[in-house]
Amino acid sequence: MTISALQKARYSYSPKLPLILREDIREIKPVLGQSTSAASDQEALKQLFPNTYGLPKVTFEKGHNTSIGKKFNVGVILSGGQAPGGHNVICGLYDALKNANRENTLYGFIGGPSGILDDKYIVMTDELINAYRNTGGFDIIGSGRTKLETKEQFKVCTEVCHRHDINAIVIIGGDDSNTNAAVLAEYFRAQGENICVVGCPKTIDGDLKNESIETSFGFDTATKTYSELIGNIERDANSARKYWHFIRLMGRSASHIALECALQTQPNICLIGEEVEAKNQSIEEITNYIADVIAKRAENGNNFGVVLVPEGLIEFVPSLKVLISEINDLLARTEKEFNAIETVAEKICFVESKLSAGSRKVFDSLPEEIKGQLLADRDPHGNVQVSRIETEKLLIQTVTKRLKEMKAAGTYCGKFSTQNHFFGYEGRCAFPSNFDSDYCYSLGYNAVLLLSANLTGYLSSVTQLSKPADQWQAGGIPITMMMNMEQRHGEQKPVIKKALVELDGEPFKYFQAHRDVWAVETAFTYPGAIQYYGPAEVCDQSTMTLKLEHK
Ligand code: FBP
Repeated sequence: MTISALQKARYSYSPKLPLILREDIREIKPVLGQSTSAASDQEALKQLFPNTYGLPKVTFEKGHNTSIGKKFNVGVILSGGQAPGGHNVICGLYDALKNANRENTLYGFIGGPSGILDDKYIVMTDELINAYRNTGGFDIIGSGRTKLETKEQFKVCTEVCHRHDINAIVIIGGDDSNTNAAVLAEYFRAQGENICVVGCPKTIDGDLKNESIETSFGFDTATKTYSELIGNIERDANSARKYWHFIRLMGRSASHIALECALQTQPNICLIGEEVEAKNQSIEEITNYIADVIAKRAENGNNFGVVLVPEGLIEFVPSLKVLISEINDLLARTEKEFNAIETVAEKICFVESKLSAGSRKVFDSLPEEIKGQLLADRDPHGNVQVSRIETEKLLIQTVTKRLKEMKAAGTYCGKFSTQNHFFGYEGRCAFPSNFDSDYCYSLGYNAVLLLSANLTGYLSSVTQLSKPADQWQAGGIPITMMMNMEQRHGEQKPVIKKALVELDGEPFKYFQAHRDVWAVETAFTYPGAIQYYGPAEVCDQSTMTLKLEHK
């Protein structure tokens, strides 16, 4: 196989670990802290997790580890969307297992959670691991969006674990996958099975975070990749001075990605879904805001600019949120009938005829293209796939219309020519930044210390991440501590609370304090490509979000 020079160089990069994890693994012992409780719904969660609720937080210190030398067979699963650094979690797991005992085995289940259900796996070897060190992607074993959530599935997991004598499963996933990891851990305990489940916090969306988990992995690299591209577009815009670029950015729900990219590139406009919801803004109001900025810049002769649009925006606009939820319910109820309809135009008519009066009005106001996109396949949770809805194009249309009205009313609006972009998949498999390489390797390494101490239902945690790696703190957080009860598909379910952008949080406040200047002036910043080699201030910087949240 031919490999690039960078890939070759990255194979020999040694990820930086927190100091404690640099010790001989047999001389690192877990320390159990105080028992924990969930932030809310404690009683309900206690009932649902009688064996794993209230577990203590775990840290590590130097000292003889009595359990690490035993033989462990561990299964690892990559779950959900790709995020840079996933391979390094697996490398960290593998190295820690082998450092503890050369006889230990790491099974990689193929294609996501369905791999364990179908008992499809590979056994990791030095050769395989060495070919994936510090590389992007999840292709070492693949990922998938099957959910591990039913008792029947858990029974199959148990059988597969027995078949291979597996005593621990590591699930690398986002909030839903780790919620299910906690449920599986509880199931194993309730059944008297001695199989540990440990999770690792993954998602480029950055919405799996709380007091104990400072960031999910992949957010750093993905936002740096998008920011490089945005910076390049900004420079192009500032050179040609003839286009307004509307750039939609991934992040299914929360706007963390858009906010971080805005902090890194200082565009003229960045919309934040959570703010739109809090202010109950309509598409019309968002359109007016954008059009006003365009007109102000035109007054100064600047007929160009950059607008960042989070892909989750559409579900934060209250009227669209109601519409989408009506469509989701309708499609779930009429699945067969709907799927039998052949053309998009007919599907649109079918849906239109069944919406409430209010939602029908909103639906009718949308361009045909967007209507069709709103009816595309649902994700495994029955939700609309926002990555397939071209909100940036919708806004270009509404803004064009608004500018015409403003011109007709005598406002000078200059010339409005546009380009549209969507950045999502470009960032999910990038070579992990040094931050993500180090963080992910540490998460994997750390997970072995948790599972070898039979600590189940934990999320591998590394904190103090805004400091240099040697000051990072390694440990484990009981997953139930991060849970609350939420209404899902008409039922109260225990779930890890999704972290949305906090409007009183430091990253948003910083953005808010600067955005009016960025809107009118051309204050673009150009972060450039991720650097892997060179001085720490160029190569080892974490995100602005992390720095502002932990300053
Ligand atoms: P995860 O939550 O599984 O990490 O995935 C996040 C994400 O990348 C979103 O940003 C995006 O909307 C979605 O996945 C796209 O999903 P798919 O890969 O199935 O198209």
